[in-house]
Amino acid sequence: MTEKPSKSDWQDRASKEVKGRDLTWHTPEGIDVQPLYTAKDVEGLDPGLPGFEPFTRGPYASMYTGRPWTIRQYAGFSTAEESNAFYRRNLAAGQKGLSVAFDLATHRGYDSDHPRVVGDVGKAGVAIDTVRDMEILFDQIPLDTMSVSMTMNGAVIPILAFYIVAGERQGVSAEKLRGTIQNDILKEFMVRNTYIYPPEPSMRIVSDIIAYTSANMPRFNSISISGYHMHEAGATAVQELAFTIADGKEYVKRAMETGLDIDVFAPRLSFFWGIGMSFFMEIAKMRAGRVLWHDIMEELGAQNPKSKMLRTHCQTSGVSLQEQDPYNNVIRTTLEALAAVLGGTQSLHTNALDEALALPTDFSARIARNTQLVLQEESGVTNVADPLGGSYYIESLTNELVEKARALIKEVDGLGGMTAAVASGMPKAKIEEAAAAKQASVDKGETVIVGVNKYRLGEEAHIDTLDIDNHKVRQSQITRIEKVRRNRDVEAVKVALANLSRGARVDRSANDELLDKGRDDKGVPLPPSQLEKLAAERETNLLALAVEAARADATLGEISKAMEDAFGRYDTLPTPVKGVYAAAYEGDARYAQVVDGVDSVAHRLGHRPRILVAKMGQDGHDRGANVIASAFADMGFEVISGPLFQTPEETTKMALEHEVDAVGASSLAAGHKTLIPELINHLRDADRGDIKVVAGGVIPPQDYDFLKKAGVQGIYGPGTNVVEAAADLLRLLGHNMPPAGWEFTMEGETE
Ligand code: MLC
Ligand code: 5AD
Repeated sequence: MTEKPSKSDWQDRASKEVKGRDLTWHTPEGIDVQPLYTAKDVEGLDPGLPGFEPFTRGPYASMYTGRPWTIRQYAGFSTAEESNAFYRRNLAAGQKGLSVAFDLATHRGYDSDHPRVVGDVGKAGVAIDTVRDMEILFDQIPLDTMSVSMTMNGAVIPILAFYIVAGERQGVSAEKLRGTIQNDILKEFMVRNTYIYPPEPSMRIVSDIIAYTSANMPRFNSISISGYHMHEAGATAVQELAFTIADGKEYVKRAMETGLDIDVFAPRLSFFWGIGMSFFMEIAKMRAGRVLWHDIMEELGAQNPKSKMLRTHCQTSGVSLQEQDPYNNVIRTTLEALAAVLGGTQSLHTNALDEALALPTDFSARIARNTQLVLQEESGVTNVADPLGGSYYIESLTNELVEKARALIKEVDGLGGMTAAVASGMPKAKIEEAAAAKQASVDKGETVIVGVNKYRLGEEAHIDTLDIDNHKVRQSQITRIEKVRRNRDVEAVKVALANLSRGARVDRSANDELLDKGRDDKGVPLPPSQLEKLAAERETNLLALAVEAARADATLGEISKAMEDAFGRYDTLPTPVKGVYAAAYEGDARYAQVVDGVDSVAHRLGHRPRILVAKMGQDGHDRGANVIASAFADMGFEVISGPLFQTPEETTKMALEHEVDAVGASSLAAGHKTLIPELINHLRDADRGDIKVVAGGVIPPQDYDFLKKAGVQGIYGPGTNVVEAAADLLRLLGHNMPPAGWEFTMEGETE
């Protein structure tokens, strides 16, 4: 009998097969993945059992053998009527839970009739201005049985208040409502950007919601602590894990500081991961997340196992989907969905194949939903709990992610926790660096995207996409707001809003201090009536006050404004990273050509070509804009990054002030047909029609002609090579740029 081969025998044989080539995969997380894992790699690692602490193998013992994950498709567009009809069609076709996407005007606390949101109403989600809209949204959908997720963070107080009151008007009391509110503001400041108020008052809102729901809505998940948006912004698995878990830790600490018992509210905290194409990494990430959360909750003193149990929603990755050869997106989404399932998700959204162009149509939504139905009902993956448990590779990778994420969480702790870390800019900078590195790797063809930087089609197939007439939606919303305003008790609205403003002005920690000391600043003892008032004020809950305002039919804009009067509105300036591109492209011939081109244009103009990277409307997706700003600056352009949420007038003013040569408008939320032509008109009115205007982002090809007629000179959709976009801009600025080399962009081109 021959002796059993050892790992080193395997190594010798494998090495011979590949003629000594190094087979290690160096992941973006900084993990060196080996070409083979054996029992040795999992020595000392015991993942335990599903349903038992630390829940590595899943939160429930039976997992999908008992109940499959919830098929919960995120959707919303246009009016409440249209979205309601869409939801009901989807539920009839096998969807199990609802998930509401609101438009950006709603997210940012503006009513549909506000002048800042003309391009945004009804575009990337449904427009909700009043309880009446919410009632229509859930018409004939029983809120005591249907679990509803609402992705809302900025205007979270009015939206949750509207939901509660819409429930009441349906005859469903708050304690029966089931679902989840995203309510995760920290990641908004980091990556998603639909905040309204500054960080401190925003954190108070989060705590008030946790307090209100844990007292009044026992079946409702008070928060969905989200890594998804970090993932989409380019975070590595370690960054997504660490920053999300650290966000969770911060929320728990804040809630405990307000006096809540951890084991009362923690069982209703939930999570949300983004699932991309790195198949095993994503599975390991979800398992690692459960371990990390378990351990942190134990540290924070949780006793109830449910407090330590991480339950999660997952969404397949939007950025992984491409405009080119879009049917490949069905395959990508299937793989990502399978990873989410093998990682043990509780709820799942699968993206539609037209993601890189527009919101889903009925057709693309059906394929997305059926992807989950096929997994649940045909593939057999639901027959065993955590089928990958014990895999040498998965267990080892899970463990490495736990360790790496722990180290990064420690770094966050060192800065004083996540609120402080966010203020320091550390997480955002790290994520942006990872995003720029990833983009460079795609542009250079090191990371392959089939149909984009390899095997590209000569001619792309046309697919029909959803178009929304925002002017029409806006008009119908305005009509409804006016009707609501005519029929309400004006005095009651006034009183409710004043109470809300007053409640927002209460400074809890100042009250606590006075209550502690029992004396005022001058040391004079406070009378009992004053102490009583302070104690009562301490219990003020913004959601409770907003529910009163919603019952009186105050609008979303009015409720948001009442709090804004106390808190102010928050603004930040983008700060793109530097040098990542230059480093990634060192020695690259095409990159060098572009850098030379920039130099010669600079010579001719007498200044470096100046570009304003502009974000107009309420669209806060800034990964693309930041990548462009950072890459163009590295290539030698002078880049001015405009603030988020500009109006076309404001962008024009900025372009003129900085005397730019070009404006690049980044649009990912479908406002382009309104906002970009407006910008061009303003530039022309100012006699600066010579300033080139180009556009990038999620823009469906059928809109290209419209935009070109309006004066847009270059359009760069998803999958655009950043260096080529720069080359193109040089051409627009009159430089004779040589065409891209064959090997540079079109490797493996099929036609
Ligand atoms: C589950 N249950 C079981 C079971 N599995 N019971 C017995 N055996 C099993 N195997 C029970 C649970 O205890 C629970 O009951 C009920 O079934 C439902 O299970 P769940 O696991 O709670 O699932 P669900 O209700 O779907 O909740 C999942 C969740 C929740 C906890 C992750 O927070 C959620 O739905 N999140 C969705 C978030 C979302 O859609 N976000 C979209 C973001 S889009 P009970 O009684 O205990 O409740 C976005 C994009 C953007 O952000 O940027 O715009
Ligand atoms: N309807 C459906 N999906 C949406 N997404 C965003 N808005 C909507 C909507 N209104 C999805 C996309 C995107 C992610 C943030 O959520 O997949 O990538």
